[in-house]
Amino acid sequence: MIKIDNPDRSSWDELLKRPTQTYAQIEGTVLEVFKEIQAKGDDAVNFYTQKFDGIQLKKIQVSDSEINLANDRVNLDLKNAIKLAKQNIEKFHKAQVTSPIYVETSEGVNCWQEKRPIQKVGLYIPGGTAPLFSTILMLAIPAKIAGCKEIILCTPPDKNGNINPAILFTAALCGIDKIFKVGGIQAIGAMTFGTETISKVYKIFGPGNQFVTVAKQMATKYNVSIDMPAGPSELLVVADDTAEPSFVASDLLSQAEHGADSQVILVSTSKELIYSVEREIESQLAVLPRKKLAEQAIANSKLIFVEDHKTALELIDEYGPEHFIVATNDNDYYVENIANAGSVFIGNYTPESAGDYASGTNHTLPTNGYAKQYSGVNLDSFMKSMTFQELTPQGIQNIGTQIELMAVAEGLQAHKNAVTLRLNKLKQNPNA
Ligand code: HSO
Ligand code: ZN
Repeated sequence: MIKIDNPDRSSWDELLKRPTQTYAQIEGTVLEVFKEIQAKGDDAVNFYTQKFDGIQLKKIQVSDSEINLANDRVNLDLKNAIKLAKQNIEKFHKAQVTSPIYVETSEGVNCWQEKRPIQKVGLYIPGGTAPLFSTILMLAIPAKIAGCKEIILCTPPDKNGNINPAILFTAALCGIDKIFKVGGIQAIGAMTFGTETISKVYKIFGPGNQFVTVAKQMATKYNVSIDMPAGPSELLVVADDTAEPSFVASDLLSQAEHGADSQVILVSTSKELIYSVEREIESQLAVLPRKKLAEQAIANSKLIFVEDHKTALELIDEYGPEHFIVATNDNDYYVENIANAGSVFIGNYTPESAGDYASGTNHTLPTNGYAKQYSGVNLDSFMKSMTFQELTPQGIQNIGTQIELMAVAEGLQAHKNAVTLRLNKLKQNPNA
């Protein structure tokens, strides 16, 4: 843990820097895999699954019998927990549905805006050391509420060609159309170009390792959009004497255990709290099953003392954390004034884990300072806003002359003509 006492503003930039990743080497590999998939489809996907995941699959798509088997393997308590989380996430995301906006801007000029779903979306769920089935809830639920027509999911198979039963159970519970045993670059490539079995999608969602991250960025060069640029998980806690040190430590560790590259920061106006959190981290860390991973993230974690809440807030806004926990004697000050954070957790009884799993908010959030300009995944991430307009004869007469003038001033005669022809017609036949 790195302790910093009252850092000078001139040092904030350096202090809050995320470790930079170099993607240059990965990019070459990604491009090669993409080109192969574009040219050879499923054959290339199978080749890379063999190469990177060490398994030769007979069928990429998960069958109904595999889903039934998974259903038997997940215990009832876990199923019920997942169902509760689903209910809360559904409630919160259904409330995000908006009504169309109708405006008659000038008399007879009717404009409206309404949202329509992105028709085909692809969800990526990483394999690895923790099967993040909770991320399926966070992506599939809003996709369904939005009304996306085709929702496919890719996730890597293990060495035996299987997928974690909780992943399959959750995907089936959310009504995902097709699940494919494909991971990494080849999954993103397949959803970008489409293959014989995996359909091309318009937008790709979900977290992943550096290879997946670079592949998603590459997908954008082929007109596929992505949820957001992803990076390692982050948590910043601001806490003072009113916070419970053991709670603060447990929250910091909850993010630290995601991976060695997770970023956890404590900002505090109390030196005493910093010391007690430090002690708590040591004792709680010692008995964690994922101690090895969490330890590395904790070694890079920062415990920052600042004089007052105002300085703390300025520093936090400069950082723009993915997750922001507030446990102070003046939580309202932070809640009302925070400008840059992905998701905010307020008070001693609001662990980040609540939002990670079951409170209802989405856990796919902007990292790496992108909270300054990006929103986390929400219902709108699966929709586009479309505008419509209908002008009556009266409407075109009301604004036609002005359009003609503007078109001429831009040197665009055909634009003017499109109005003039109609105005002339209406002059000859005013009752059209
Ligand atoms: N904290 C992670 C999400 C997650 N946590 C999934 C547990 N499971 C990124 O927001
Ligand atoms: Zn988490």
